[in-house]
Amino acid sequence: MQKVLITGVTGFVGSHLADYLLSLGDVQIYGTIRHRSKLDNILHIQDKIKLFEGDLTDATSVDCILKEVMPDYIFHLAAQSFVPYSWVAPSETLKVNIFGAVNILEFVRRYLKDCIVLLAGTSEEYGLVYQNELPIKESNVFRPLSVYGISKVAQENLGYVYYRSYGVKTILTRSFNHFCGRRGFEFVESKITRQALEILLGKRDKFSLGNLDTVRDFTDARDIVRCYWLLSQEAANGNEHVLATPLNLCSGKGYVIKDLLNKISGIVGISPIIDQDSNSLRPKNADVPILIGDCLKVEQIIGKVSKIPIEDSLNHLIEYWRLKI
Ligand code: G4F
Repeated sequence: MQKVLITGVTGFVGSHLADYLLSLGDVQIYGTIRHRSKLDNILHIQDKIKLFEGDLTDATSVDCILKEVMPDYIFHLAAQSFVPYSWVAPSETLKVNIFGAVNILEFVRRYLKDCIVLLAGTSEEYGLVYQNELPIKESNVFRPLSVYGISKVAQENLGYVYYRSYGVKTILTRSFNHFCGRRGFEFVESKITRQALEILLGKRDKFSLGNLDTVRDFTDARDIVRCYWLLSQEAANGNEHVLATPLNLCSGKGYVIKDLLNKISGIVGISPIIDQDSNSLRPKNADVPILIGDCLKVEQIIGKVSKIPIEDSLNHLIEYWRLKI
């Protein structure tokens, strides 16, 4: 049986990856959790996975966990992934996102030479993109606009260096926005959905949100985790084209956030009245205006990335928040 370690297994994407792998069978899943991590996302599978408490920024902690598990695959998903928080806590963002990765890579290069390590990167690495560069290919220049974006550029570069220097089998994905049920409450899809349901229930009368003019490329997180696994299987089968090379994961379709809000309002059945909340605005000139990706490179290897229609993802998210509220 293959041993898979998911860092950040209690998180939104980590828990969906665990669900997906359990549905395939023939894998033993191990997960890292932090002290006092909320287990809500994995309560339904807790008896099927093995959890290890630790701090990924602490090399000793990482060594202890990896020595115990000795995984065949590591999906490194644990991160400080909320872009605005990276301006509030820049050092912490860099520490968690860079040291976490390097501690894993260090152990793998010393003791786990055959292990396949997927480092989850992001479209935020591209940052500012010009109209004539759309849809964004992997060859696009990086102009990150957030500390978070910089932290993920560094993580990706580390993945490249550890492959070139030591032969560590790294997979370097750049996922564009992804969501479905369990999406963290502070991200825009969840914030809009929660507020829409609160308006429906008469708990509030307006949306209170930040900048609705940006464009994002959305994929269902369940498609993203399927792609993570398919890429790892390519690597396991000796396909070197998936190693240490950036791979966009996206749908290729852009939505203005305002249009997403209108779509959610339509499904929930409310009329969207909006107040701009200045606290939800990012620093001037720092909100990435447009991210639409090109995923031809990865689709030539593993087939279609974005299979689940956005309406299904929205319904999944709405159902999730309906039960939570
Ligand atoms: O949901 P967001 O906070 O996601 P963002 O910044 O695009 O980052 C997400 O996608 C990345 C991949 O592209 C990931 F790497 C990252 O970890 C994360 O998952 O904001 C999306 C857009 C932004 O332009 C933001 O300004 O929505 C806009 N927005 C408008 N009002 C808001 C709000 N975002 C948030 N979080 N809250 C608002 O009230």
